[in-house]
Amino acid sequence: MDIPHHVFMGQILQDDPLYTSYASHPRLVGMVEEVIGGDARIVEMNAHINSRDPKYDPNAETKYGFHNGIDVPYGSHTKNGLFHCSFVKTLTNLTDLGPDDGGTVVVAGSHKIDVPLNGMIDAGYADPKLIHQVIAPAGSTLLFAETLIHATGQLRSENERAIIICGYGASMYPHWGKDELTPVFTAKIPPHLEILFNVKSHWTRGPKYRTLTDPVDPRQFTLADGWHPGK
Ligand SMILES: O=C(O)CCC(=O)C(=O)O
Repeated sequence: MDIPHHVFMGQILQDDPLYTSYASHPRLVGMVEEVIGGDARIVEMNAHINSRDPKYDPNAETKYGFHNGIDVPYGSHTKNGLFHCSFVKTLTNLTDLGPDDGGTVVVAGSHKIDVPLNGMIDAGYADPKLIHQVIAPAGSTLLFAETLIHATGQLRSENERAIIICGYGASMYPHWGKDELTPVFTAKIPPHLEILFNVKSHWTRGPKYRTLTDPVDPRQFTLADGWHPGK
């Protein structure tokens, strides 16, 4: 999609070192691998800039482009009583999002419920309490399992909304799009990030699981202290 009120930039991973470092940020990748339950591989990276649809009618019924990226029975599993999903996204808001600023909407609980997609979406419209919307400051990240039914929210204000998204799959997943990594980019991938950025030769997926009784890592995570998308 690339229309005046919705500019889409696809497969931007290699376009700027800032995007590359966002996609490989240890805090994000750590949480992603926790949800995947194993090694992660970057499968797509995009940005969106939205503004209000010129045809926006405040009196019309609100409809969203609800979808998911993988279905519940194929894309999710539980281990040690914890939920995992083999396709995960981080969606970082680069602008402040109030209630009218088009924050992502999701159908609560849909990431775990194996019913036909349209039935779940209809249930959301029938009971709007099930539709949750992101309202958050610039710099905040929504991390979600792609079994979750989600959509871009409705932008009713004068504000522009900018987001950056990285999709991660279990390490045997291919890239979502057709973009290949360039030889120049590939040559710079450090060995410890080879699986994250690049394909690997076998189906093994590097399982990583914990239980809720595992001790919490007491180390302070300071790498992102003071970080802000404007800096
Ligand atoms: O614009 C959004 O908030 C959602 C983006 C989205 O639907 C997707 O990345 O699949």
